[in-house]
Amino acid sequence: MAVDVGLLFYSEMDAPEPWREALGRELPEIEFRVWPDVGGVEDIRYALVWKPPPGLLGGLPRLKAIFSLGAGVDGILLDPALPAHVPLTRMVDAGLAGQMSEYALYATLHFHRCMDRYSQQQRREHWGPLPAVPAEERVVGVMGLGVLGGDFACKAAALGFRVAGWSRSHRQLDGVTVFEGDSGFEPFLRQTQILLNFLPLTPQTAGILNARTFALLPRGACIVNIARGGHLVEADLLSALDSGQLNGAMLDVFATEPLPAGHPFWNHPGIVVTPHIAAQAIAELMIEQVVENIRRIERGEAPLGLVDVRRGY
Ligand code: NDP
Ligand code: OXD
Repeated sequence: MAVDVGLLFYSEMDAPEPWREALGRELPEIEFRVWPDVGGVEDIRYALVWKPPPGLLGGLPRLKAIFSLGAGVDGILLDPALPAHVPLTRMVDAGLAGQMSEYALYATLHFHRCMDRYSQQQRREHWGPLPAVPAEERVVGVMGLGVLGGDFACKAAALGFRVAGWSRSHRQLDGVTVFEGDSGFEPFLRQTQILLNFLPLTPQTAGILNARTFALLPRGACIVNIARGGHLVEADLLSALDSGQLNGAMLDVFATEPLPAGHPFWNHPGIVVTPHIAAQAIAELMIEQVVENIRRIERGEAPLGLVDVRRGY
């Protein structure tokens, strides 16, 4: 491959060095540039980005592809000046699925085994066993059955949970009862005791974790949001916890990140907060997908993980 091109890296979440090292090993002919040291913009053919500032990508006249540093692309699609003719790709698993499933299994077990309530009891020095519920009687509901939600749903089913899943179109997954589309949402929710969100953030899914959704869950259900903060109506969660409609929540993602000081979630007894770490970008595991896509594009082939921009994921 004859490539003498630049790749622009932008992320406030990820350190550039592991990426510089990994890319340099695989494609030494590509110059790795880290924003704001862009250099000549006409040299930049590829951009590897997480939440780039609006206008950055539109200012690169010879850009051939935009690679998201994560599975989600909502932070890129927000840019009104995003160049429409440039293909946008996302990470497909690339080390994320295993981490997401670990987090989701931990959260499921946390609520299934009442660890939230036992830690509250411990603080009061209270010894109070709660009734055991077998996994086969616990319904775990998975919103979004793509690469990440699908992996978790199968692993939860293998552990013996009753697993229900919801996606836009039909999916066949071993041990998972699948509900589809708008008409499948209510029956999916009515039985779900632990609800986990793996949806991409799109105009259709924004605010989907709201009062109506919570009201359709059985009383005392728990929620786990590991997709995006924009899925959750924060005031509705606080009301549902206060009324007892929901029993607990584990949240990894927030409308504003980092979660601001003084936010009511920090000290709420029913909420566990983690700092967007359900699945982290590991350059060593992701670089192969970036390299493969550069090679494909240089050969005139379609890249992997191409995003349907109109659909939003
Ligand atoms: P995929 O594109 O593989 O899967 C998306 C799933 O959501 C599909 O099953 C899709 O259905 C479904 N879906 C999309 N829109 C709708 C809708 N309107 N109604 C019902 N179902 C819908 O994505 P991934 O699994 O790779 O990633 C999911 C999300 O996880 C990312 O977008 C990101 O936001 C989040 N994430 C969070 C991380 C963290 O650390 N907290 C780390 C990595 C990702 P269909 O298949 O029918 O189209
Ligand atoms: C992602 C994320 O989308 O880390 O990959 O949230």
